[in-house]
Amino acid sequence: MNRLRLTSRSLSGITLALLAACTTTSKQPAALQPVAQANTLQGGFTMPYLRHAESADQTLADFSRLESVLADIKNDNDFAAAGFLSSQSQSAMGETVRNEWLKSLGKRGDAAAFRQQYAQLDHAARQQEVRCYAHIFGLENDSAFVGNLLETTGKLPAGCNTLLQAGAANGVLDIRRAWRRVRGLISNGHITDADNLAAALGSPLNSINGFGYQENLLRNVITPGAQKKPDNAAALLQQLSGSLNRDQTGFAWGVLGLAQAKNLNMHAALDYYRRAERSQLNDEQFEWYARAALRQQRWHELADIIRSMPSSLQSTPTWQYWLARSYAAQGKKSQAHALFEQAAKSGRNFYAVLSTEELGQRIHTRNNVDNANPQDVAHLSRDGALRRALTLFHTSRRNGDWKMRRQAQNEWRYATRGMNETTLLAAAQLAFEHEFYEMAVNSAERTDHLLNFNLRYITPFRDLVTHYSHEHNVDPAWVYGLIRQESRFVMGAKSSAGAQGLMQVMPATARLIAGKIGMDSNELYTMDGNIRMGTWYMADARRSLQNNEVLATAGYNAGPGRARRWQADISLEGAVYAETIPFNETRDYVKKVMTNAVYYASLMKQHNVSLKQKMGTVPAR
Ligand code: BLG
Repeated sequence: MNRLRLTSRSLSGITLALLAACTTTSKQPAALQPVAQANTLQGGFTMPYLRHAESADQTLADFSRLESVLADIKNDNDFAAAGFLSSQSQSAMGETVRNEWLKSLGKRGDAAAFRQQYAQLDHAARQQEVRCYAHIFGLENDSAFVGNLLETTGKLPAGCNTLLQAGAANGVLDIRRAWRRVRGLISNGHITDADNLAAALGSPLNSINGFGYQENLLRNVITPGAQKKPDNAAALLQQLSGSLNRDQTGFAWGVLGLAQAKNLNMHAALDYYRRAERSQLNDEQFEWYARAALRQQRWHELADIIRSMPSSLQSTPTWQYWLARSYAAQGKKSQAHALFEQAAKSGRNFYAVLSTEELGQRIHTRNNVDNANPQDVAHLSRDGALRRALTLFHTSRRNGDWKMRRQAQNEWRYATRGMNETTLLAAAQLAFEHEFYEMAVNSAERTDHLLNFNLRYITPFRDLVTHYSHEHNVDPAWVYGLIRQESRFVMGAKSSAGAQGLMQVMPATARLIAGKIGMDSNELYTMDGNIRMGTWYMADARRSLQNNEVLATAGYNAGPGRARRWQADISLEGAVYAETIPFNETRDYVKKVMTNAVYYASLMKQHNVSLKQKMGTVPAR
């Protein structure tokens, strides 16, 4: 697939010199570099190598150059990239620069330079578009990777479009799946990309016959505009059916089924989905097909839908759990049991916890390791990569610099990549001691076998949280569960929507709260005021939503009006309500907040709390 439109030019003298300049410092991939001897400390802790530590000034100077270097690379400036990498290559910053440089080289078809740089980028750090260019240049040949691209029905980066179009033109793509991507793109409104792929397949959308012509007929049925009136689109689809093949109509019914399901018109959704071609459904369509059956408690049909999902979806804890539940509802106990066992083993997520409970057990929060030994933590704190992250973290906090804070997080992720579980927990402890809370949680929750629940579910700002939880009569475990999900304990965090602080209160909501309880709305920006507002709003949302914590959690995130609209005209099991929330953010959020709350309740020694009880029943609207 490298014999494509991309011409690979021979290396210029300049490029060769640049390559020589930036390979000297980065012969090693981004593994721990042997700077010190292997070092076994007390408690069996082994931290074999500490990475070289640059000065804090160097870290900060490199960070301050980063943005302009990335802009230069966008303008195909190889000197800027090579210059940066000569001083800063073994870091998240270095990986970002190398990824951007590779995209620039890929776009220009510079195969030789690409190959050199690609070899120096850790596997785990290679971005999707970079991997696409690697396929174009014949450096990779991963059919699963290409298959996944083809399954995507949304936009892809330019290099990946080039790869797919080249594959289509060379006749190496699975034609049926390629046309499915064409219509997926149309259904998402990406007409130009759809047309380019159709053209590469030999039949552009403006063809006067053939596949391109047929796909174009579907436009009035499946574009985002058409989906807004699914009943009209369905009538049109009926009319067109005679001129379209089974894949095309089958896909379109899936699109319209999804549109109905997301409006919670589950009856119509099932009607449309039943006419769909299951092999044509994408993951989102499949999940909403299942949700339509779930919300109507059609257990038999639900089992049938889940069993026909692609295995990657079927093996997620969500669908293992619901398949198990549908088996249980049909009296198939042993099949249900086996699936609950699988889902229970998947970690500490919502469905793992619910599955554990179905097996008659409860989650626990007993640590199975001691806290990391202080000498080990001190030893680890000399590691260059962790120090780089901490330098950026402390400076960002002093200066209120959020871009730098994000880079500090990236550097922490880089520094802890590939660490064994003991070292990860020591890193989590180190982050916690520095009040780098989000990364303490991030590191602690990446272990599977060694469990330290106090680091997974940290409880900073305890006095304030306890005080305002009592004042507003909300469960502190619920409050902590919510803060952990909202901000990961980052004071002053701001979301892209503008939500602010530990409890992510929106400025408009803060004004409303301030008016009601006699606060100044600017108190939103103080820690005390933020927690006071957030806990009051939790209580108020619960009061206005039939005293129900699940509804209140959804309402906190999406607005109480929406939480109410998502109720059914019959009562629903809490987990069914949560699973059928139409907003991706809120659906995920409710499950995580409620799961967190159960862990916090356990840590706070509250008795008899199961997630199933916490989820309870959501009453009829
Ligand atoms: C919530 C508000 C609701 C508001 C909804 O937005 O904020 N909650 C709070 O301020 C506590 O009051 O409802 S409304 O008044 O009926 O409109 C809807 O506007 C906040 C949400 C928004 C969300 N976080 C708390 O959960 C957020 O920031 N989302 C963006 C996430 S990201 O940055 O794009 O990833």
